[in-house]
Amino acid sequence: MSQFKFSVGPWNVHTGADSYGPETRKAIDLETKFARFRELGFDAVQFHDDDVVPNMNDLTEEQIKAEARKVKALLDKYGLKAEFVAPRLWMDPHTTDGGYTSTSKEDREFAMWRSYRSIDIARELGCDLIVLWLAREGTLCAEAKSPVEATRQLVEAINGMLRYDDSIRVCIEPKPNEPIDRSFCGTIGHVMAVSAATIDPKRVGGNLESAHAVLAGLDPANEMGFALAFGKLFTVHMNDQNGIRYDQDKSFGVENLRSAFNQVKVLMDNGYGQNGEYVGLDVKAMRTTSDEDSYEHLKNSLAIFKAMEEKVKKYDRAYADELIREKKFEQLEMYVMKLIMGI
Ligand code: XLS
Ligand code: MG
Repeated sequence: MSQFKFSVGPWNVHTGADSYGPETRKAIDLETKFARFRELGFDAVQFHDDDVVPNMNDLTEEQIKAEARKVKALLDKYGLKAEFVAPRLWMDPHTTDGGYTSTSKEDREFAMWRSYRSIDIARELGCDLIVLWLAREGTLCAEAKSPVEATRQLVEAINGMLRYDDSIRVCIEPKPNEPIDRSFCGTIGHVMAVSAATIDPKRVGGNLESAHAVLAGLDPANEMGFALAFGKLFTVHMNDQNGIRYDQDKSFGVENLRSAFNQVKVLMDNGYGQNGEYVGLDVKAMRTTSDEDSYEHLKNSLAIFKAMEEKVKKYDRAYADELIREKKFEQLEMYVMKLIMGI
């Protein structure tokens, strides 16, 4: 039995299309996904703004809220909560050069409009968390934007959201690259600095994604620990990544079990979840996966996460502390490896 609550996004069950090839699976409607998420043991759903209201650019604020209430009714039908809403600022023509840091004033205003609507949608769904994956907040041409001005624009954009709703919480999901060449906020350390510069730092935190830390050449458990140290790990995106290449959103733990063990351990050791935080997945099935196996990667990720929880519970802290006191780290490492391998 897990001590955690789990969340997942509808985009984690997808058609298999990627930058280099078309769909390989049939599209699945939101209600079918909700029903399956509940069966699999998820407690909440993560959303982009346009997952909730697909044609929101064409609607008024009141129409957007009305559409969001329909999705809330669907969540209620399946006993699911909404974890967060993320403005999708990387698909729209207005966001080709980024949103908050776009070189176009009109596009920066569009990004703020979508962010305010995301807050409206979150409120209708009954949640108080906005996630900003800053996909295009960076440059493709280094001289196109000033890193100083862009960082200040990012802080000001978040301040706008904090003023728009005086209790909303904003969470940056850092990623050092892809689809952008030079990100302005690529690690959880950048996120903590941006948070501290806002008008209400306690309402601005981080969403650490395992793969994004690996892409930055950093250790996911350490990155989670850094945000936990400041009380600002508002959520996580658990997955895996085979080294520094394109973002793979692999099932949790399938590439590096020791890293998976330490990610679960740092959460368990530091009370993550006690303030309602969810363990979020951000995983995608392989392109070769069949329609009937569309949810296997979610099942696998939950199973590996929960298996690691059991390993952490078996971790003999007294024995480990003794080895640490005696600086017997070779022995400690082998103890952990035997625990993980079950030998
Ligand atoms: C990137 C983001 C993305 C979601 C949330 O990893 O998590 O997958 O769209 O914005
Ligand atoms: Mg993610």
